[in-house]
Amino acid sequence: MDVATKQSLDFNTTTFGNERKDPQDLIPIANEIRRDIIRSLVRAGSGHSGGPLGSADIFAALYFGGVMRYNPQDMHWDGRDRFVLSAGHMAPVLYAALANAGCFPKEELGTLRKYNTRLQGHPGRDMHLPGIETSSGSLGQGISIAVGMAMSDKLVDGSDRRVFTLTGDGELQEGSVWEAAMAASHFGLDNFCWIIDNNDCQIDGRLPDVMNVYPIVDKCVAFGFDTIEVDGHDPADLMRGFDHFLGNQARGTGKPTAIVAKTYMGHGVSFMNDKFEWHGKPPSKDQAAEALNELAMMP
Ligand SMILES: Cc1ncc(C[n+]2csc(CCOP(=O)(O)OP(=O)(O)O)c2C)c(N)n1
Repeated sequence: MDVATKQSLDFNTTTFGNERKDPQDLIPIANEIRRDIIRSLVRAGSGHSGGPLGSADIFAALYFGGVMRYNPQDMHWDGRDRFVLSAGHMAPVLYAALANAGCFPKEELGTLRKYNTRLQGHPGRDMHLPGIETSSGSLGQGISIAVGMAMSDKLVDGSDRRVFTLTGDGELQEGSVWEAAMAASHFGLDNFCWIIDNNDCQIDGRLPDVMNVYPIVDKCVAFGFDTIEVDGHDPADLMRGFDHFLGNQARGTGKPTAIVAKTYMGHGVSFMNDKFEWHGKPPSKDQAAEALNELAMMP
């Protein structure tokens, strides 16, 4: 635990803005998100480490690269873009992103998974945490809700709001994912952006060993998506993907966009990297100290 004394488990008060940045400036933000994931999980004593750490760069681009429109002081602002975490078990990364945006105090991250708090193990709409648009956690349902939101925004309200959703890649084994995808292209939802966290890992193994869902890109194309593959740990490449979507929406292509982000589960913490065993467990105190120490060496 010596290292822990160097790398505090306490949350700091740093927050970040959502203006367009040089993609390199998203790297320290992603790493602060990673540190907060570790801090909240070790306090919780349960929860998911692998997916949240692996997708931190995606969240840094989405919330801090000027991609999504939102106001951290008013997450009910009608003009905001919507984000739905379809992979609800990855809640720690969403909570950390929202706290780093200033949507709620960062020390609240220390209440993850405790009774009677707003930060439950999966996002719950009735917890009224700013930035949580809907409950999720039952795989395949979040994307379906998100498609409904995009339909309502574009076809009923005629608004220019965009709807983003993130699914895991194991989540693609759920049939309802593809019903939602079919609807998104049938209804021409160019305001809909589907991010797939393609870490090739799921709860109990590698994707092809549990149930093969490859080729993912071909499937998305076949379901009518303008599909782009990006390096999910390269902020410039992630921004290329998001800009592609924003361009599609601005031009009104009539096609939804899928961003297949190649990631590694547990990225940023060497002993978790690319190991499916870290899908659903938290670090011990010693492991958290080691992880924070490693993350402190990163930019
Ligand atoms: C409908 C449904 N079935 C099963 C589960 C249990 N479950 C939670 S996460 C998960 C694995 C998901 O894999 P992936 O989407 O690749 O997420 P990652 O392991 O990368 O975090 C499973 C089976 C669930 N939450 N919902």
